[in-house]
Amino acid sequence: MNTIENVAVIGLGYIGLPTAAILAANGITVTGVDVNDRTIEAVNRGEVPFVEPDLSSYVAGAVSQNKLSASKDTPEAQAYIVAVPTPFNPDYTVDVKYIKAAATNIAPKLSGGELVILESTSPPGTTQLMGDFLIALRPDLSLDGADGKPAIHVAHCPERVLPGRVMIELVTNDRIVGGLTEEAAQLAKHLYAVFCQGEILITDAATAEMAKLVENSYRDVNIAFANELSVISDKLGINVWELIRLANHHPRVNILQPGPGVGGHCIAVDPWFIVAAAPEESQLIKQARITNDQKPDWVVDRTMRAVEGIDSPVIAVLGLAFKANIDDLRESPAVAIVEKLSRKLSTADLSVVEPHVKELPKQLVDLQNVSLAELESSISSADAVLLLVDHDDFKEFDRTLLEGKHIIDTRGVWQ
Ligand code: SAJ
Repeated sequence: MNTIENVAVIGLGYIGLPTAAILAANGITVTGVDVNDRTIEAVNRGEVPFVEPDLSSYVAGAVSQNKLSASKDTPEAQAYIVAVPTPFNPDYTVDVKYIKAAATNIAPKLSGGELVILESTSPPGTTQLMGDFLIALRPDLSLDGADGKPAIHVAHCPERVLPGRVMIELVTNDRIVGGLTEEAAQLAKHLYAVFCQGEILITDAATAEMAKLVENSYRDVNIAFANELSVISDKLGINVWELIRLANHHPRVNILQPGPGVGGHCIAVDPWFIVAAAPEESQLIKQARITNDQKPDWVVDRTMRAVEGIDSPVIAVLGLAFKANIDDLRESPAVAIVEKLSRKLSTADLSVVEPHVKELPKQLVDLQNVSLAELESSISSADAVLLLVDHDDFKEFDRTLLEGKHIIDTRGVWQ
């Protein structure tokens, strides 16, 4: 049974805010803590500073019921959930500065008995590091009650929700909880059971940390395999989409889909934490990252070959987001491809269609030969059409517009 009635969630981003809102909707009193004034003001007005289906109604409801509020200061609470960014350093080791900043603010509020959960995706050992850091700041406390000092309970509970389906997957996904002690894991399990209807599986903190990295690496390796097949197939004159569809009829084969590269802030990042932790032993994981990171360059070359011989070619570029039907352009291979094409083909006109944004991102906004356009006008005037994102909008239009154009379909939408 959960005995925790109030929680502080540190970091009101893509994971922290949904977690805060769903806890609040299930009767817990939640304070969300963030460094960004605009985020705090938005949440206290019951608003959400980014797009995620259904999140707005959760936040608005929880704020109006006085179950959720936001603040710059870390309050006293029975449990703390740390959901801050964990970027990597140039050598791919984790940069723990945001975790340390959160712990520095939590430490003075502790009196013993509290639960501190790290949710941020982290390499094995990071939860232990956070625990040791807290104890260094509060030597009157312990992680396990040793020497008669009151214990704080430290656990890792990685999020595994898919952007665009966060409010559903928070409830339905199974969860892994890794404790620095068994008691910490049990306390965290009971807290997550307040809203999670999936199975909650208990392990140690390092295994929980690694499980999250492995899930995203598994996907990265499988996508790299598909991307490699797409390059091989192009060379051999084989339709890769048909090839994969046929191979996947085998009962034990399930190849993912090739694309222009892997984007987002998870799959393209997390495998590097494994590589940094065991560089000699993670050759396959590393090569998958390299293969996926090289795919945008291959798409650029392929597009340049398609328009070779055309003076001042007009290229319709469909999609900038990192995947279908979202407005998120961060770490998007499509943005990188447009930027590279613009520089390499200075005489070309790149007419970009992205129905989910109103303006070009900062990497593209100053490029003279790149502009935003509507789908049909962009295709009509183009010599070549480069499809980078499988948005639904690109599946439903008059296909006769494509006749006579050079087509580079990186997602297999028009096969
Ligand atoms: N992609 C392909 N081919 C595919 C599938 C994906 O090229 O067959 C590309 C996408 O276009 C995109 C990238 O991979 O650029 C990542 O997209 P995604 O939908 O696979 O994953 P994310 O980054 O949105 O979310 C992932 C999820 N992890 C897994 O599915 C194992 C999610 O459950 C995690 O919570 C999330 O990472 C995270 O926060 O770590």
